[in-house]
Amino acid sequence: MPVSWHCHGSVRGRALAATASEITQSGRADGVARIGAGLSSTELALRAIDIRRQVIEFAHAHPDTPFHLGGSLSCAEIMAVLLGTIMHTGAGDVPWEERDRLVLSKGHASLALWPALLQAGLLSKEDFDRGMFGPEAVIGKQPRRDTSRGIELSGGSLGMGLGYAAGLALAARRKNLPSRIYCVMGDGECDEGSVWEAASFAGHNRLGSLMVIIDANGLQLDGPTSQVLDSGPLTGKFAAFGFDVQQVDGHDVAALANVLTTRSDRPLVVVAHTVKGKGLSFAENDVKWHDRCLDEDGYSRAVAELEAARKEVLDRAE
Ligand SMILES: Cc1ncc(C[n+]2csc(CCOP(=O)(O)OP(=O)(O)O)c2C)c(N)n1
Ligand SMILES: [Mg+2]
Repeated sequence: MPVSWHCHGSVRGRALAATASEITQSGRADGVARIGAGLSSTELALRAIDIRRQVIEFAHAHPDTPFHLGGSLSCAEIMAVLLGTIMHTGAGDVPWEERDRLVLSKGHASLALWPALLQAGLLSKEDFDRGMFGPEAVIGKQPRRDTSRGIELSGGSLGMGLGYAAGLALAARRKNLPSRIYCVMGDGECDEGSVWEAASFAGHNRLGSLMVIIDANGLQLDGPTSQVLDSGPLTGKFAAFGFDVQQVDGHDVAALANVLTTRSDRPLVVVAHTVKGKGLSFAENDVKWHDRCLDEDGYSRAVAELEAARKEVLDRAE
C-alpha cells in the first residue's frame, strides 16, 4: 500500500531540493529570531509538528502493524533542527562528500527520520510512494543504509551507531573533510556496553566533529530507564570519557539549535530532555506506546491534537 504523506509549504521533495539560502528566502517574515541556516524557530517548530503528523500517517496507513511511536514522537524537534538548520546535508549546499552525516543509532525511530529527510530534500514523495515494505521500499520500520538518500546506517540493533559515527568522524579528519557527524541515540540505548567503548574511543581521539544527541525521554521498551538499568547520570559519564556535555529541553528548537552550533576540539554530547510520545496526550510518558498499533480513534485524536499544536505555534508567532 502506498504510504500517505503529509506535508506543508516548507517540505520539499528530492527533485525540488532547496539550498539553505533558498529556504531562508522562502521563509516567512514572522519576526521570530532566525537560527543557523535561516529557518526561524517558528518554522522549525512547525517542521517538528509535520514530522509528528507524518509519524501517525505511517501508522494509520498500516493499522495492523505496530510502530515505534513513542520514541519517534519524542525526537521530532531533534530531527527537525538537525536536518532543517544545523546540517549541511549535501542537498545542493555543499559537495556531497563534504556533507554532514546523521547516524540514527536508535533506528527504531525511523518514522521520524523519513519526514525529516523529505523536508531536507534527501527523500522524495516518490520514495514515500514506494511504500514501507517489500523490495521496492526505501523507507521502512528500521533504516536500511542508502547514503545517496542520507540514510547513513542500517539500524535496529541498539548500541551500534556511536562506534560507526566515531569511525566516520575519524575518517573525515584523515581525509581532511569539514563534515560533522551527528549521532542520535536513546537513553535506554546507553545501557549497551558498546556505547561506552565507542565513547572511550571518541574521547581519546578528541573527535571534535562528533556530536551525540541523546533523546533522554526517561523510558525504554518496557519501563523507566532508571529502573530497567540506570545508566545515569549520563552527563558525568560522557564527561569522564572526554566529551563536552550540554543539557537542553529537547522540545525547544531554539535551545537545540543553539547548543548544536557550539564547537570545540572534543566530542560533544547533548542530553536532550524529552517526553516519550510527545504531542499525543494519550501517549505521553506511557511506555505502552513504545511499539504499538494506532486505531482509528487514536488517529483522529492525534490529528486534532497536532492541528491544535500547529495553531498554537502560529498564534505565538503573530
Ligand atoms: C541490541 C538490541 N537490544 C534490544 C532491542 C529491542 N529494543 C528496541 S527499542 C528498545 C528500547 C530502547 O530504548 P531507548 O533507547 O530509550 O529508545 P526510545 O525511548 O527513544 O524509544 C529495545 C530494548 C534492540 N533493538 N537492540
Ligand atoms: Mg528512551
